[in-house]
Amino acid sequence: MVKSTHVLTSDDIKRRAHELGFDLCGIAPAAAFPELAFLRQWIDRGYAGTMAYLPRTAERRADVRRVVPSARSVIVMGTIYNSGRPYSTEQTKTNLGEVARYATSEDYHDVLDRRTNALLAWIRERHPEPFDARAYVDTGPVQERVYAQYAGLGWIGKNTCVINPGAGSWFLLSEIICSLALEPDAPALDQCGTCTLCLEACPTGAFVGPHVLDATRCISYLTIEYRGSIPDEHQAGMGNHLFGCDICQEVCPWNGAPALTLDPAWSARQELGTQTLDELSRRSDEELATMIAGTPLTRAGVKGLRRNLAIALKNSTRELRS
Ligand code: B12
Ligand code: SF4
Ligand code: SF4
Repeated sequence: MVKSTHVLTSDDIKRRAHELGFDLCGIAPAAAFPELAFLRQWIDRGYAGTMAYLPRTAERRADVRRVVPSARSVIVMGTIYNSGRPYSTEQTKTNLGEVARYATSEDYHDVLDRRTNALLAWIRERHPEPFDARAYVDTGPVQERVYAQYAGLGWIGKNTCVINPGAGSWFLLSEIICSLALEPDAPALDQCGTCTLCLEACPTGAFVGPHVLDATRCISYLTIEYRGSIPDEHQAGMGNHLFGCDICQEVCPWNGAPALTLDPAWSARQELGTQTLDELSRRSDEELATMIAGTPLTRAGVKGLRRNLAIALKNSTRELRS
């Protein structure tokens, strides 16, 4: 193939990102941003719990140039996954098995991996010279939220999620770290102000302070990442959550009228997040395995789901009695 001599611009890349299904796209310089340094302190304070991959890769996570030494730019994409399900905080049925919004459709790693690699392939085809690049979705040794903030996608809120002033925070991140010197975007500005709704709403008291989450207390960590039996002290706060938690985003005013996606990739599987705890507990292991196949719930597996279900059932019985 004959390579184009047209110099690819940041705008060309953003246009293509939108054509490929990304809702947001911005470019951050590959630099040592001050927020990157918090990771080390956070790990040292024990907040990563059993997520051993974080301390193992902390050195590389401190700067993308430890991942791609020639890196000059990080192209960050945001993909809205909110298909409009009611918020868990608005549910009146206390016996509903809650599943986090991002987890009720096909595993986003697969969908975004395809799209992110398609964008990288497109840039390679059009760029006149070879260049170094790595594409990642979630699992790479990258502090994605910091680069998203510096790429202008949104600010890191007190709930630690990246919030876009127009779209809210129901979006996932992926990125391309590359040696191309692309025109960067301006970083997003913090718009939390004096609000503290997320910090107050967390049912397990997982926020040590604004922007600092002790993951070992977070329902998302307990239901997805943690193996073994969940410590008694955290069980009541889990309520009817079976997989992940969205509360600190649901209460956020920036998600009061959030952007919706019509992309079929994120249409929720009917049976996920709509069944009662009793219905779910009557299902066989085979039925549960079929129900979660291809979704993020496979990370917890049927065993993890049953563990979480038992706690949620205990909590809903407790609620009925009181
Ligand atoms: C580990 C991890 C988790 C852990 C820990 C979460 C956490 N807050 O760190 C657990 C399992 C709990 C988790 C939960 C969730 N996660 Co998660 N997770 C990650 C992962 C793999 C790494 C995050 C990380 O580096 N944490 C380390 C700490 C230090 O970072 P941090 O808490 O974000 O802190 C930042 C700031 O708050 C600030 N900071 C830290 N300390 C201090 C101290 C002071 C004084 C100040 C001022 C600032 C400050 O600097 C830090 C910059 O790194 C990223 C993917 C990636 N590769 O980046 C996804 C990621 C962050 N997760 C994501 C999602 C969607 C979720 C959930 C919503 C899923 C769910 N519904 O259950 C919840 C949200 C919970 C929450 N409030 O964060 C998305 C977030 C998208 C977005 N719009 O922000 C990501 C980016 C995955 C992706 N590719 O889209 N997650
Ligand atoms: S995801 Fe849920 S448990 Fe975790 S910090 Fe947010 S509100 Fe608390
Ligand atoms: S709830 Fe308030 S403090 Fe928390 S992230 Fe949203 S705007 Fe910021």
